[in-house]
Amino acid sequence: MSAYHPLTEAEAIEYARKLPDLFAPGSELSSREIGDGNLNLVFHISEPSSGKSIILKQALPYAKVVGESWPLTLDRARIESEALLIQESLCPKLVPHVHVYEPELALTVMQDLSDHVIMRKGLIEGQRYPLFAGHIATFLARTLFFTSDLGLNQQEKKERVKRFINPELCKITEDLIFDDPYTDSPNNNVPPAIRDAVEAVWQDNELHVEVAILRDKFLTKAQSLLHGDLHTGSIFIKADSTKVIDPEFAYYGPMGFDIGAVIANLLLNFAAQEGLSLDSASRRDYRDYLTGTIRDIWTKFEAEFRALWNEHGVDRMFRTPGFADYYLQEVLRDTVGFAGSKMVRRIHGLAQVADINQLQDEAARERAQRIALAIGTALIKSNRSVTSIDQLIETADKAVL
Ligand code: SR1
Ligand code: MG
Repeated sequence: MSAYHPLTEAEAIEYARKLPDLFAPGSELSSREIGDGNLNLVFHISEPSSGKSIILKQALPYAKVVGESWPLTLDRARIESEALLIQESLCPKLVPHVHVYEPELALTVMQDLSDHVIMRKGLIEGQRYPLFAGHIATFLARTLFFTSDLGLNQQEKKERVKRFINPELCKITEDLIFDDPYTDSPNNNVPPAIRDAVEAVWQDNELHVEVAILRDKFLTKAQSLLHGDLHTGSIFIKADSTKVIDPEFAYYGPMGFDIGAVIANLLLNFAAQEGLSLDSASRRDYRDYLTGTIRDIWTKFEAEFRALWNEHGVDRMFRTPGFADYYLQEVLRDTVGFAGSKMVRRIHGLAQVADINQLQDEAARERAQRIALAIGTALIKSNRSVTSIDQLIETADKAVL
């Protein structure tokens, strides 16, 4: 019989006490459940006498955001811990260190990042992170390159594809991003004030064709080991450090899905400036900071990815002049399309974002939602023709003219 059961705060302490080389024997430990995500329990365990602390993350057998009626595999804890170990080997400073993975309890013991803040919260508070673009570009370039057929032994890559088959978590994405937002699904949470704009999305056949193309890519394009849910709630940050967390949606998919996720969430904050900024000058200024960050992310990603390809490319045919240009243009196009899809799902889908939903002023919230929908749908429609990151930024700026 399985030993799995969701831990209480007291049991989390008992578990932590038994871990070797972490806490002094018999010392007082305190435990707080701090999980505010959609799926898991997260215990913060600390030893006041030494100031040491760790995180215990435990998968629940259902989606916390919905309840026990939505069962979910505990195998996602294995996927998450294995993905973190691969990411750590490629970018040691950019993910939390995993101390232990305990399959019986679907539990991962990892580095406490309480000295960082969740990036979504920092952006809502108007913080700026000048080093972020470089950090996340490195994370994206290294994880996407070295897990793909460009940078990994191609037989080993096939083994990795097998290990990271993640059907239940992918199904969440397939439903919540590439289906529900385009129909009157019971999973949606449609804000009444923008029902007209949402109904227009439901009826837009040209848009649906592009979403079907992106859905097909998500289902079939096993390009790289993705994080799979790289929004600003999956990033811990402080001035000089960025840590990517929570890769439980990891699977082999299209590179642009991860890059697009980061960009989409910066653009959701861009839309939310309708209510977050106090005046039009500071709104414009913060929006320029966000779009400047997006431009830097793509530019730095592309430069680093090309450098890795030149130095570590494993495939002779892929060194044919012109192929890298073609490949990166496709990654950019996927990035733009997936960024748009990830914006639309956060406006009237099941899981939305605090940047917009916490706006107290109803008129500002409605404007932000309409702006985000306008940007998201325009990006989706432009995904197959875009040729530069500046076009994505022009689309965003045009929506707030
Ligand atoms: C039922 S899970 C809802 C959302 O939360 C996660 O962070 C993913 O984005 C997922 O789509
Ligand atoms: Mg998560």
